[in-house]
Amino acid sequence: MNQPNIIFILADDLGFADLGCYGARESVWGPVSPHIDSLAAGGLRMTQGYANSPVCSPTRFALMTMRYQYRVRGGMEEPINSKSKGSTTLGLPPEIPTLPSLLKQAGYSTALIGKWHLGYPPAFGPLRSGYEDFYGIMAGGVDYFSHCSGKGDHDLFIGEQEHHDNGYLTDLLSHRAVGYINSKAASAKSGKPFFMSLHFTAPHWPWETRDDAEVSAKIGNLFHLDGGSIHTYHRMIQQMDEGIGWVIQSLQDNGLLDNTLIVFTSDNGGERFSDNWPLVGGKMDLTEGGIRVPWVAHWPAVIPAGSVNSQHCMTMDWSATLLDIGGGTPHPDYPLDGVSLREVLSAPDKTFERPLFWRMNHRHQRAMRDGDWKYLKVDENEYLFNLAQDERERANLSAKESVRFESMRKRYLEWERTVPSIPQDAVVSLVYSPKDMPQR
Ligand SMILES: [Ca+2]
Repeated sequence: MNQPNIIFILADDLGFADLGCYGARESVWGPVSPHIDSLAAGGLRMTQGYANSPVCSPTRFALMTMRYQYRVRGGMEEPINSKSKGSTTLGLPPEIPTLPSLLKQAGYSTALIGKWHLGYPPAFGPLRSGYEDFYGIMAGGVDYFSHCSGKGDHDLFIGEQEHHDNGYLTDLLSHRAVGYINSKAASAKSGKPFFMSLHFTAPHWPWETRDDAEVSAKIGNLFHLDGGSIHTYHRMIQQMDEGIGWVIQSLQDNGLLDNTLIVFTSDNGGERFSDNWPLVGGKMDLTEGGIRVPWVAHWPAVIPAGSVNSQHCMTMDWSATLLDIGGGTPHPDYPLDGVSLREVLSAPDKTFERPLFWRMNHRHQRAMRDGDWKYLKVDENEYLFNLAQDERERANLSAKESVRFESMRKRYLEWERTVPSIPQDAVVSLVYSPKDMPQR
C-alpha cells in the first residue's frame, strides 16, 4: 500500500451526541451532519474514543506530540489564553518532534488549515512545528466574521503573515482545504502524499452561523453569554459539515478518495449548547461528557464500510496511528505515549486493552479508564463507575467494590508519578460561572 493522504479534521467543543451518527436529533433544517455521517457509514465509527483533555490546548499538545500533554509546560494551562501572547514558555517548543514534522521527514507535504492554539510567534507557531503551510488563527477563538480574538487583535494568518479575508471563518477554512487538495492532487498521484490538518473553530462560541454577520457586528464579549440557541448551534455544525462535504467531493473529483484516510473528531466534550447524551458533564470535566468524543475514520482502501468498534483510545493514540500509517518514525528522545490503532482500522472487531489516564488542575480532577471501569476524583470526592453498566456515572461503586477502587486509585497515583507535576503558576481559565447561567 502506498502511503495514503491523510486529512485530520478537528471540530472545536463538539459534544459526543452532536452528530447524527452519534444519535443527534434532527435540527429544524434537517439532519445536522449528513456528510460526516456518510464518512461513518462508509468507514469506522468508534463508541469509546476520548480526547486527551476536556479543554482545547492540552488536547492539541497531545495531538501534536503524540505524548501526554503534561510533559510540556504549556500543556498544563487549562487552556492557553490570549494573555500568553509574547510568552516564551506557554507554547509548543519547536524542538519537540511532532506528527507533521515526522510525517514531513517521511515524505509528506504538510499543512494546517484552521486553529493552532499552541502559542504565538516568534517563539512558537505551526511553521516552526512541522507544517509547511498554514492558513488560520493562532488564538483559542475568534469572531467568525471579524477574525479578531477575545483580546481584539486581528488573528488570521497565512504562514506568519497577517492576512485579511472577508467571510465566515468556517467557509474560509473549508474553501482553503479544497484549494489545498487541488494544489496537491498531481503530486499526491505521483507519489508525494499530503497530510492536511483541518482544525475548524466550529461549533465553538461566539454563536454565529454564516447568516449572522449582524450578530457579529453587535457582539460584545466573544464568550457570548447573552446569545446563542440550540438552533444556531445546529446550524454551525451543519455549515462545518457542508464544508466537509466539499472536501470529500474534491477528493472524489481528483481521484484521491480511495487512498485518503480521513479522521474526524473533537478536541474536547461539548459546551453549553451541546448534546452529550447519555453522558454527564461537559467541557472542563473528567466525567464522560467532557472527554468522550466522536471518532470517525474513512479510508475505503483499508477500513471496511459500516465498521463500529469499542476500542478505547485517546487523541494521542490517533496521532501515533497516523504517524505509523504514514511510515514516520518517533524520535528516540521523545518516546510516544500514544499507541497505534493501525490494526484496529483494518479489522475493527479486534480490540486491545488500553488503560487511559487524565489529570486536571481545575477541581483537582483525576480519571483512569481500564476496561469497563473508571476511577474518578472531582474536588475531594472519589468515585468508581462501571461504564458498561452505567455510562452516565451515577452509580458510585467505590464502597461496594472497594478492592478494585483501591487498586485503580493506586495505579492512577503510580501513573501520575511518571509525568511532571502541575506548576504553581499554571492557570485555569473559565468562561462562565453559575452567576452567568444556572447549573444543573
Ligand atoms: Ca475546544
